[in-house]
Amino acid sequence: MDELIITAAVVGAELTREDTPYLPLTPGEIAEEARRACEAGASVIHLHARDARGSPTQDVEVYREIIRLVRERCGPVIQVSTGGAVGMSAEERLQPVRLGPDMASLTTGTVNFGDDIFSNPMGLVRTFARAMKEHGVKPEIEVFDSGMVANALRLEREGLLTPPLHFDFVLGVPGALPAGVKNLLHLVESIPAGSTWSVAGIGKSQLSMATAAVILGGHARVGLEDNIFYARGELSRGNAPLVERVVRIARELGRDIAEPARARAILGLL
Ligand code: KMH
Ligand code: ZN
Repeated sequence: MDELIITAAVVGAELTREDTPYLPLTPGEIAEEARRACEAGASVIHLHARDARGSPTQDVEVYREIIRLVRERCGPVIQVSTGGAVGMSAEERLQPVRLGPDMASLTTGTVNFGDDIFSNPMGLVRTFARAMKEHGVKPEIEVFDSGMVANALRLEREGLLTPPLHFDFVLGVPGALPAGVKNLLHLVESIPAGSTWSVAGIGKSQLSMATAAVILGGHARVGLEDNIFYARGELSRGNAPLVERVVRIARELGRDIAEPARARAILGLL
């Protein structure tokens, strides 16, 4: 098995300081959280950005500043979000891809997202995939439901996605595919040979899905974006404790942790 790549999704778009006081909001705070997550063992940082009021933004200048500050501190694979927040326009969401980060998220279908709709019609997905190709950005295909794998394979046939593909299975969003080993196995078996995958369990499933990834030879995404609790009723004091725990579990199970250089090699990044 390859070494385990741990992605830290350090901020997300939905949470507020009322949910958890440990949420980073300013570029400096987000970069510090990224540094702590990297020191704990994360090799990929999944980024969202917040404006001066703490609201989600896809402003290219805010992303530029966050990425600059992260790179000053550590050298993870930088992955920007093109999901942004529900309700944002396609143009708004696509902006950070222009910065040429290592990777960007690419959700390949529309899905219920709690009481909202996370809208990704195929026209938008094609535009995003084309932009990523143009800027040399590797997509992380975000799969919230199984039809999204089929959509990604369609884009591959259309020449808009280039193998080896990397998938992130986001399991447990209310309205989408629930978290569980059977659902995870179904998805793992649906993707082409030679692909890489990670799993992001939402809420309390973060721990069990990360553990399943360690065992199955996939990779794990953890962090406050997906889960703010360390244990029932106990907030995680930032992202690092969530990363540290997966590192401990992986080591107990005999799986090494990927440093950023190994993560780049495993993901096929130049
Ligand atoms: N905030 C969600 C609507 C992504 O980063 O691409 C979408 C999301 C996925 O977080
Ligand atoms: Zn995200």
